This record gives sequence, structure tokens and C-alpha cells, in this order.
Amino acid sequence: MNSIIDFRSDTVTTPTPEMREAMKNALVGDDVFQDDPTVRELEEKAAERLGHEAGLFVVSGTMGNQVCIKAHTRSGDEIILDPRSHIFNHEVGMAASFSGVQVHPVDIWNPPEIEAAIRTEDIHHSETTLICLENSFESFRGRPMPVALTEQIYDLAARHGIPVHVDGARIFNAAAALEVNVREITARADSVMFCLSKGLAAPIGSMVVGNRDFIRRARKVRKMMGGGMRQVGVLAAPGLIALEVMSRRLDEDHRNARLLAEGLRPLPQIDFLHEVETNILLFRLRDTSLSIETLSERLLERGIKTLPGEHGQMRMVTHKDISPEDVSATIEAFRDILM
Ligand code: TLP
Repeated sequence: MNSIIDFRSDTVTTPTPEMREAMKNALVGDDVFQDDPTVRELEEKAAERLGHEAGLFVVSGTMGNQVCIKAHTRSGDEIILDPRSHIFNHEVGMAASFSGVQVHPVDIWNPPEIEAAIRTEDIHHSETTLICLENSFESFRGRPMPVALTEQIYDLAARHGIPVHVDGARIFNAAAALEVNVREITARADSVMFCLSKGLAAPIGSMVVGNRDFIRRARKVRKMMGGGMRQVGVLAAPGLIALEVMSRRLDEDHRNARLLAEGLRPLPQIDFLHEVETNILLFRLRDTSLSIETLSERLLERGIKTLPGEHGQMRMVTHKDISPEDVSATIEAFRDILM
């Protein structure tokens, strides 16, 4: 059992001993010259795994999403996204400031709404040039988007000739929950971003995949953002382990999330806001004088870190550094504090 049990996010995962060993031994080169063999290997393998031609190693999920938006659009264009998405809420308004695009928020789970939001040819309109999906959906809930829904959106986008970008920060969690090969939900997208540094436990990094021409443009945008990196094979090496090994164990985290939910659900004060489908739980407290912030402080006294979120909600995320024993200890702590 760990001395600190950290449920704030799966971004807190620490690199595995194999990752540290791989970092030490990584072959490197100047990646701006595309001379780094480890980065190249990671880019090729990421693309192959998701069913695309080429890949690009970027610093973070935010950089990956924003590189894609810029590479797909021109200033003044309009992009369709969900008002609950990370790009809309948690990327510091970068789509506006960096790409100069106007966002058109719609319920992305409702294809007719997406279709209705696509601008027609009209002298007054800006042009719709991108549709952004997120899978798993909502950083605070982690809902896998059903394959049929994703297919429907790819179909309508293709009918209108509009590219689709997938913010797949947790795409392997989504694939595991849907019990599909990740390609089934990524191959038809025009670009996909996924994170190596969340549940996959790499210390840093995200990947963008797409066709060769798109990745060539994205590489240039990354350079524009100051994201041209040099001997980063030392960072791509743990990324390879994240991609090849860690992406195949996420069911364990989902099991632990369900175990935690089952333990907390009988507590009358816990009001779950959704079904637990991946590694994320979101709830609020009912009928209690205790605030979410106080609950979080009381848990911290017992070595359990949580993130009191917006609107009196608490989010808890399971990951490879949380064991079933940690989950049992956490349920015990909740019982002591709330009963
Ligand atoms: N999400 C973080 C926070 O920013 C909320 C987290 O702890 O979940 N897309 C999605 C869907 C994300 O959840 C995140 C990070 C990102 C993009 C951005 O990734 P980073 O943090 O690497 O820039």
C-alpha cells in the first residue's frame, strides 16, 4: 500500500523502473533535423497503432490539440466542439488567441445538432473547417463515446468535407471500455491527439497522428509554438513503453474505479453524477454539513489526495499507482469521515 494515495488525476503517475532504464539507454539525435531515432520510432509506432500514416511527438495534450487546430484551419474559420470539452474549457482560450478561430459549441453527442451547426455558403458566414470530438469524453467523467456515434459523426463530416479532430487524451481508456481495437475509433479521424503522460504513465508527452501532409504542417506549427525539441529520445523512450505496454493494462484501473464506486455508493451522502465507465469518478455530497473542500482536507489527513472540483463536485481518478488495497483503505476513510 502507498503512503500517499493520489486520486487527483492520472497525470500524477510516476514512470516505471523500465521507463527509467529506457531513458538512460535511449539513442538520441537532433529532433528538429528529424535525427532522433527513438522519437522517429515512437512517431511511427503511434501512427501505426492508431491506423494513420505519420505521427508527431509533442510536449503536452494542450500543445497537441492546438497544433492540430492551427494546422486544420485559417484565422476567421469556425470550429465545432462541445461546450463540455477540454479544448473549450481548459486550454486557456488558445484556439482563439493562437489560431484565431471562432468556436461554435454544440452537444457533440447529437449528430443532428452538429449538422445544423455547419455553416452554409453565405457572404455573412465564416467557414466551418473542423469538428472536434473528445474520447473519452469530459475530463471529469471519462465517458467512452460509443463506436456507432463516432461512426455517424465521421460519416456526416465526410459528407460535408469537414475534417474531424479527436482529442483522445485518454483514447486507450475509451478503447478498453468499449472493448475495441483503438483503430476502430481513430482510423477515420483526420487527426488524433493522445497523451502518453496520463494513465500511460510516461513522464511527459503526447502524440498527434494523421496523414503525411497533415503531420508535415503540424510539425511546422509545433516549431512555431517553440516546440521543436532536440535530443528528446530520452523522453520518447518511456513514451514507447507507455504506448506498447501501459496502454494494455488500463482495465485494471477501470476495475479499481468500479470497486471504489461500489464501496462509496452505499454511503447515503455520496451522490454519483454518472456511471463509472473508465477510470474517473465524479460525485457530490448530499444532506451533509460537510463541504467538498472539508471532505478533501479530512481525506488528506489520512494520506488521500483528492481534487475538489468546480460546482461542489469531487473527481477521483484511478491509475497504475493505485492498488485494490489503496481503494479499500480509501473506502474505509470515507466511511470514518462520513458515518
Ligand atoms: N486534463 C487534465 C486537466 O487539465 C483537467 C486532467 O487532469 O484530466 N484533453 C483532455 C480531454 C484532457 O483531460 C487533458 C488534460 C488535456 C487534453 C490536456 O493535456 P495536458 O495536460 O497534457 O496539456
